[in-house]
This record gives sequence, structure tokens and C-alpha cells, in this order.
Amino acid sequence: MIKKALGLGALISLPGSIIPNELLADSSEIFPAGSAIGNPLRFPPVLTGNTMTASVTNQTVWPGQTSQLVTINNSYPGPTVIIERGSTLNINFVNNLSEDSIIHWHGIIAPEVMDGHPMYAIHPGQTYNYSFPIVQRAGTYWYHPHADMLTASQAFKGLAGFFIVTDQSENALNLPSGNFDIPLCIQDRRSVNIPQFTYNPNSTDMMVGFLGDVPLINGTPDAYFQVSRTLYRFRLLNGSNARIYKIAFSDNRAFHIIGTDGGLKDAPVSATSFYISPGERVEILFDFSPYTIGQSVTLKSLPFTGSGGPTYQQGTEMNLLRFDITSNTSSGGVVPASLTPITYYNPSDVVRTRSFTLSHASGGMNMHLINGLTFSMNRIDFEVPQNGLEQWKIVNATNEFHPMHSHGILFQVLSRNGSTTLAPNDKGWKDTVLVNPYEQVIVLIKFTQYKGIYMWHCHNLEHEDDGMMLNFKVVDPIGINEENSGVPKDFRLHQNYPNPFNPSTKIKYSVPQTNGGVNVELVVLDETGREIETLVNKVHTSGNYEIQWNAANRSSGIYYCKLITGNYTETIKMILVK
Ligand SMILES: [Cu+2]
Repeated sequence: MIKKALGLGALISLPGSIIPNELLADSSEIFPAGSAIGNPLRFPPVLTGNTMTASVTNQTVWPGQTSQLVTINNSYPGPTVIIERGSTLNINFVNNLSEDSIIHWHGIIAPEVMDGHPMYAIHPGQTYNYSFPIVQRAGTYWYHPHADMLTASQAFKGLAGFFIVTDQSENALNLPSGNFDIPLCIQDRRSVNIPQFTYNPNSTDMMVGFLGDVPLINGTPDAYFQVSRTLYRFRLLNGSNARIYKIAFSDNRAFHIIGTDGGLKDAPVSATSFYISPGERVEILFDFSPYTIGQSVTLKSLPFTGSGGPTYQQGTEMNLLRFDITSNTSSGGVVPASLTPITYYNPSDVVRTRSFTLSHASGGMNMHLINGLTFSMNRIDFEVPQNGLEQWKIVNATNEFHPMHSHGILFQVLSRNGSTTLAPNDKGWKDTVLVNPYEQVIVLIKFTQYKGIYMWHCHNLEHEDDGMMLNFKVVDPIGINEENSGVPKDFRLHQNYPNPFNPSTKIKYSVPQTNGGVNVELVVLDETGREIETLVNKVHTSGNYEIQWNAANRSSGIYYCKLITGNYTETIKMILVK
């Protein structure tokens, strides 16, 4: 079943080996010996067993040369985890490195202790057991390390792999499968350091991100892949530390975008290019049938304007992967008219609004800030009541790209600079969203699965390790949070009690510690959103507050209470029944 759903079975090869003989067989007739310049695309093995051991091992990345990498189970990229929705992941992560590590399942909705938060990092020689159910839709996810200030170096040195979730509804779509369902992990390394993945960021690298000039596809330099004149599914993962790619084909031929971070879109959308930033995944269908045997077409990154230092810049044009058309075998796959349904969040259902301003200070450590903060392991930066739809506005006040990633749930992009007309790779389920220089991006997000501590951070791994990361805690949606009695961690408007009510109801709210107090306004809105009463409008010091609203002179119906303070708003729904 799994092999059918992601039929890499036939293509599994060990690091350094080549693609199977059946795909090479007829190519010798088409290409004279030696004409296949470059290296055949490699595929990581599928994980078998339930142990993932991180260690430093020798690998062959460039033919005839030895690279000392950080690998999982002696494989670069790490072995691909394939698991069906509804089953339980059970993995022992063994840290045989000489420093702390922990694995984060990127895009996977997992309980706090299974999510790979850096507070659960384990020491050298220790083992961490992961066991949790896979509850989400099929999709192309991935894993990478997440130990505090060690994420960038370990990921760069090779510790990352695909995590593929399958499910029945996806299997029923007749997408290209087996040898025609191809994962492509895109990374960049530095030619000056070949064959090593030397990680030695200077201050420019810490500001821009650690960029390279050599693209590796599934760990393959100068990669080519021999294809048939048929439809393929490609699952693209940007596994780079910092580089953003503008993906296109060398002849500008159109393809269908079918998936985003969190699995398939509701319908395929035709496109000729898209951006993919670190952490993001985009799935496409590409049809090679218009080509003739003997032709080639190259997957590229197109040039674009970006920041950089004297040697490495964002937006450098790159050839990523050459496809040599060598046979006529049909994949039997189709471009379905529709894929899997997506219910899009309605902005009018938003109950809380948060704002995150991305900025940077100059020089030294902790240059990258979210709302003026850098990461502190033991500080909870905000609390998110479960099950309420939130609007997160991300304001990029820098000239850098920041791919912002939330743990614990998938979200939806609502707008860029106010425009709700989105690129096809923005529309769908997401866990990472690229926020361009000076751009404002709004996402809609609702935590429905687990309570606990999760992370919100930039996936430029140099920015992340530099502290561009916050802790948040998903909490019970009802009432004052007893475990946090004392000074509130965040603004909070609690559900009124009783509710429904007649004629009066109590409303509690919390105000966190601020410098010199903060103005808090509490207003009542009618069902149409018209403001009908101001309950509170004054400067507050930190604490938990309660007021009563007497609606004796109001008629039965739905009312809203809205808390407004600075960048934060929160709304509750109150029902008056007379
Ligand atoms: Cu960033």
C-alpha cells in the first residue's frame, strides 16, 4: 500500500548508488556513452524499523570524494518516513552526536512532548522515544533537528529527511505514483568547501542566512534524472538553511501546482513559476509527453532581486535538475479536475488578532527580533486559547526574507499587503509562509488539536538560531487559566459566564505586565458588528479583571464583547435569551 501510494520502492537506492537499471536500460541507445553529463539523481531510502540514529558518517556526495556529514542511519538525505494517516508513529531517536539534538516533525501535528521543542533536546548517547498518532491529511512533510542554537549547523551538515503521510482519499485520485512520484529536496552548499559541508557563518551570513552556490537535489550535485514521456508528480521541499528558489522549467513550460505544505490543494492550478522558501513544500504535476526522446529540460531557479553579501546572494539563477527524456512508459496518472476539499476559514469568524513585527538590530548576537524579543527557552511569549480562529498579522520591517513557521497546527494565508489574491502555492494548508522584505502577511490560524508549548519562528535557520523564535502556549479556551495564576502572560478575554444569560453576565479579562500600564478597551457589539456600548476604556496595570454587563434593556439575540489593546484584539460571543 505504502509503496503504491508513494512508489519509491522501486527507486530506493543507497547513498552513492544510481537509479535502477530498468530506467537506464534504453537510455544507452539514445545517448552515446558519456553524454549523460552529471550525476544521476539519488533517492534516500525509505525508513524501515523504528530507530533513527544521528551520527557523523562519511558519505559520497561528489563522485570519488568523501564528505563527513551528520546523518540519520548513515544516509544523506535522511531516510524517508512514510506513514498512513490514522496509524501511530513509533520511533526511537538515538543521539550519537557529540552535542545535543532533537528531531522536529515539520508540519506534523504532534503533542508538545513529541514535537521536538528544544527544551526536550537530548544529550549525546541518549535516546528519545516518539509515539503519537498521525491525525492529519496526506502530504509532504519533513523532519530536521531543533536543538537550541544547533539547528542550522546540524541541518546544514545533512540531518533532514522527508516525512510522507498517505491516506485513502489521496490514493483514490489516480495521481502519478510509483516511479512517477518523485520527492525532490533542494539544498545549497558552498563550492569553495567541496567536498565538505563546512558550516562557518560570518556576520553577513548571520544577517542574510548561510547561502551556497551549489544546488544539491536529494544530495546530488549536477543532478540529472531520466524520465518517460508522461505525467509525473514532484514533491519539492526547500531543505536549505536560507536560500529561496524561484522554481521554473528552462523552457518556461507550464505545470500544475497540486499541493502546499499541508497536502493537496482543492484543485490543480496551472503556473509557470513559484517561490519556495526554506521549510516550504510545493507539489506539482509535470507532463513530459510534449518532448521527444533525446531532449532535455531543466528545473531551474530563476533570478530575482534579493539581499546578500559580496559572495552569496539571494535570487541567484541556478540549474537545479536536468530531466533527460529517455522512454515512452506511461505513468497512467492524470491531472484530476479536483483534488481534496479544503474548507477555507472565514475572516469574519476571527475572535483574536495578533501582530508580529519582524525587525533587526545591528551587529552581534540576537540581531533578529519578533516584537522586539529574542528566544528565551523558559519564557512563554503568548497564550493561544484553543479552538478560536485567530488572525496573525506578520509585519516585516526588514529588508530580509523571513519564512515564518508555526509548530502545532496548519494555517491558511489570507492576504499579502492587503491583497487576498494569492499565488497558488500560498493557497491551501500551510505551516510556513514567506514574508518578503517590508511585506505584511496575514494568516488565519486555529489550534484545534493539542494544548501545550509550541514555537513560532523564522525558518531561515541562521535567523532561528540567532533567536528569531517565540514560545507560545495553547491553553484551555474557557476561564482563567489556573496553572498561570499570578501575573498573566498575555492579554486574554475569557468566555462570559453565564452564557446564554439573562439579564446580566460576567466577563473576565487579563492584562500582562507592561511598562507603565496599557490602555484596554472593552466594547459590546450587536449581531451586525455595530458598537452599542463601551464597558471599559482605561489604563490597566497587570492583573485579572472582571466586569458585569447588564443587558436588562436589550432584546434577545447574539452580542459580541471585544477587547481592544494595541495590536491585540479578542472577541467573544454572548447570547442573551429573555
Ligand atoms: Cu528570518
